[in-house]
Amino acid sequence: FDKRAHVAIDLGAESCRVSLLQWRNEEPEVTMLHRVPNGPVEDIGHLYWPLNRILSGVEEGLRKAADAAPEGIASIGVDGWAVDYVRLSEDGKPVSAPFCYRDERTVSAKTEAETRVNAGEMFRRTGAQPLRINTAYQLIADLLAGNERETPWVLLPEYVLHWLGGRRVAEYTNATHTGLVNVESGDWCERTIELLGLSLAAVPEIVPSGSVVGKLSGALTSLPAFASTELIAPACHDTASAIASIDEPIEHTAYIVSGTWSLVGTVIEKPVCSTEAQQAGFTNQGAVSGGYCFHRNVNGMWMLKQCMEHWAAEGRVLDIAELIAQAGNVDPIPGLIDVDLPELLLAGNMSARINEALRLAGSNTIDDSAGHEPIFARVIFASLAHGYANTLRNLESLTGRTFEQIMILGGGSRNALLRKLTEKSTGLPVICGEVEGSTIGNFAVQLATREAQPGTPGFAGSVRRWAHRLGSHKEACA
Ligand code: LRH
Repeated sequence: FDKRAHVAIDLGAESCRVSLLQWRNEEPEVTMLHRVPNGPVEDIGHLYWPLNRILSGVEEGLRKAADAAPEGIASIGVDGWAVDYVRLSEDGKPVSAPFCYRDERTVSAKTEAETRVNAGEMFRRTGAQPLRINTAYQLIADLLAGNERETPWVLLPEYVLHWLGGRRVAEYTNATHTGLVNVESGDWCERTIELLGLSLAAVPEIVPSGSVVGKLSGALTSLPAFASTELIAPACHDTASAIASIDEPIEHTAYIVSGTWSLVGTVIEKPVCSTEAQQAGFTNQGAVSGGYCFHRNVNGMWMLKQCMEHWAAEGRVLDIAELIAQAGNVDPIPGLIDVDLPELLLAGNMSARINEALRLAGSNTIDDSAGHEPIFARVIFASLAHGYANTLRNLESLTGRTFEQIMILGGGSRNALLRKLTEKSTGLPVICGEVEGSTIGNFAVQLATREAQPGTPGFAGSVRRWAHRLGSHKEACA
């Protein structure tokens, strides 16, 4: 029995976390050691991620892990939000800071891409909903900006593994969100890449979830705990990682992975690439189980977080838990908004955007002055719950399934108001999954590599058993 610890790094759009798994009487115990605040940064009209800040935060977290684990660290896994990437120069360094997927450069890139391959064809080939945030459109935006077509790129979680000493790879679940993977073969869709005018020479090799991609190298290896640490690509896509933390059969359960986004769907065995699925906004993304995470990107906590940033800039600094509690007492609300409006996915002026959405819905707007913040929060949550209910109805008709319950994972699972409103609008009971689902899924995949070969049928079963053992420490849904 290998008593060494494991580290999971979870890159989130709002914060990046470093967690440690240690053994207590041969039972796994997870502690979050370090949190690095994150968020898109604007520079000369574009949105980027603060990569250097993220990397130094990750390093600090790893140093804390080495201190806390004298027994040694067997492996490190990294997951994070999908679609964003860095291009690498010949010496393996990023050629520039990574763009944030919310940057508006992909609006025209997507229009251009559709003159090369239409969205319906993209969806049928790749199973990926043609969202403008997808890597495919970002790579086209690079082309249109005159950047090197052939420059190798790597998605962000895999870049962190590469920076720590791993090979440049694209982990399967994360690769599927690029919009460039063939849904049947699970490998790059050469035809799509070619038709879009992108370069096959620039893509990383796709590897299955759980692949060892190298050994930790560099300065950190002078710490005794890191003398011989493997680098593992778990499910590098944070959503697939969160779904890997679900330890029960999911046939009659719909999930909502709730963070910046809300991913509303279920796991299916065969992809659904019909026109109806595309029109209803669903995507088929790789799951660790070998099936597909069939879901829709609904807006999420982004709207409230953006409002809070705007209020804070005006000197109205609020506590989120208190704001949610106060939102519970707001009654009635001016109306519901369509959370899918593209403007609500953009950065900045969020309270004004919400008022515009209310106006579009024919409702009164909210006076954006001190004391009215809970009304905004309540409109956001009620509208999200309404959006979830619409998505679930479509999900049932597209999959032919009837859902008996909804499991909310991620930060939103601990938002009692959102759970209550979701129960009310869907008529289904809502249960709590893991609040740090991506981290638990990340560890479950790392532990599965102790007993099964990634990419084999036994691997998924092992991941589920580990998810179960890790989840037995679940806090109550409060
Ligand atoms: C959630 C997430 C989601 C993607 C988006 C880019 O963090 O990975 O699954 O659609 O970010």
